[in-house]
Amino acid sequence: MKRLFYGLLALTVLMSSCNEGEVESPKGSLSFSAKISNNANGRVQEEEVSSAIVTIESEGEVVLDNYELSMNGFESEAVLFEIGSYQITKFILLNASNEVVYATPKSGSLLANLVSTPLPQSFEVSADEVSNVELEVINTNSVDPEDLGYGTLGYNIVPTVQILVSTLVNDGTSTTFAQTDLEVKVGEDTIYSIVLGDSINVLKLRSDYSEVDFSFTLGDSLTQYKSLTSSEIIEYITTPLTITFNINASSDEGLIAYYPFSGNANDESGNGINGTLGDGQTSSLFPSLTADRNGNPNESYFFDGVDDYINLGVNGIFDIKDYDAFTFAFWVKSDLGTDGSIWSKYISASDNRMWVINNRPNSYRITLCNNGSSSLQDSVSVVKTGQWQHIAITYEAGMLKMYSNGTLEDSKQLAVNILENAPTAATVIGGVHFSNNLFDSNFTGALDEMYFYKRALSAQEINALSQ
Ligand SMILES: [Ca+2]
Ligand SMILES: [Ca+2]
Repeated sequence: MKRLFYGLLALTVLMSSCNEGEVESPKGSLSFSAKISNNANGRVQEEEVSSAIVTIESEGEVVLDNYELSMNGFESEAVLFEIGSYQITKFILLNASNEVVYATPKSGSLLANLVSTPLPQSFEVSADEVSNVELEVINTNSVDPEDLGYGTLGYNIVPTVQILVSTLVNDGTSTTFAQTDLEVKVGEDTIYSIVLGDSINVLKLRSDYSEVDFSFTLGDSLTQYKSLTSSEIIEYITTPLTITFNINASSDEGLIAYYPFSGNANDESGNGINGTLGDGQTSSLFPSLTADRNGNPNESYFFDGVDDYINLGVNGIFDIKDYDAFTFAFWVKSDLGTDGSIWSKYISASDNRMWVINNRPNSYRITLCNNGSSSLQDSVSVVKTGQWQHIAITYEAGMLKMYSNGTLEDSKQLAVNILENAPTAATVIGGVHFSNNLFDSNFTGALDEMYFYKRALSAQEINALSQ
């Protein structure tokens, strides 16, 4: 179960002029305060306290692991939690030099009897309430950590690093902050399972992790992953780690087919033109799911360049001559940079009608033919072998435009009669359907986020798709 936690609110408020969340789970504000145990070795001298290290669990799962809270005197900063039941299993107080000066002993330890409630201590967070959890602490001067139940490791202070994190949603016309679920893992261990506010959030991490894995989930199903090494993490101390979700909600007008390749070759446009892997039976003809440009697993298809393809069927909906305008857009990572067909509807040989988008040794190219009598080819951009590249091609009023990575690279006026339909050919991703069920000209590399519209997207829309 996810638990809500919001980082440093002061900074959040300072920087969140962009957007307000619409729906938020009920939550409560919580702070921790320390009270020096009356039994604590007769000491009365107060040590100066600068921060607290806490570990908090809910339903047996850690929701905050060794989290550092700043202290104002003996009271911590307030944090927001989802309502529910929690246990605090670690509470130690540090001075400005990061030395342990107070701690709450753990149940069963030698010094547990010095406080009335040793750890773990349970507490509830109620909706819209400000709660305070008071913990009795004892001065740790000349106390063995073992006697408090911590052991040397749990007691050692590891340096923390504070980074900025935000998530954005781009709907094709504007970009706003979004609230997302964030899970932070180190190896197999989840160290946070929290909600990021729709603003710039502050996240504290131990700085001795060699690699940290972040997964951001927007709504129910859109997830993006990011892995950072310790040297990469420190790049986000002042510049936020920003994850952008492109939802293109406003771009659905005129959408004919959309293949996000989220684990399958289904059409998510609403038109139901689902792709079939190869011939639907022979697994050697199937492209394989692989990671997308953001490292999300099983989110794009890899084509082996030998015989893999996706068949969209013989469907007149891909006959471009029937439309006043159209757009093809997709992400491509060419492994070889040699000729291979990315997307096509093509009748070959004597009946040379086609549209074919392919990668050439030095460019991505669209070819349009009319019975072989006239043809037009237009190319964009050097193929960046082994790199994801966003390609878009629009046509409107005889003007063909080609974009690479969101930037217009070329435009060309075509003769209107150059467009011709290829009614008996299957539309193919990753190859070409020649006659007699021969699928050939196979592409080598990965493809993702493939769109076909019956209108020319604007440069701004293309740019949004390329983010
Ligand atoms: Ca194959
Ligand atoms: Ca995808």
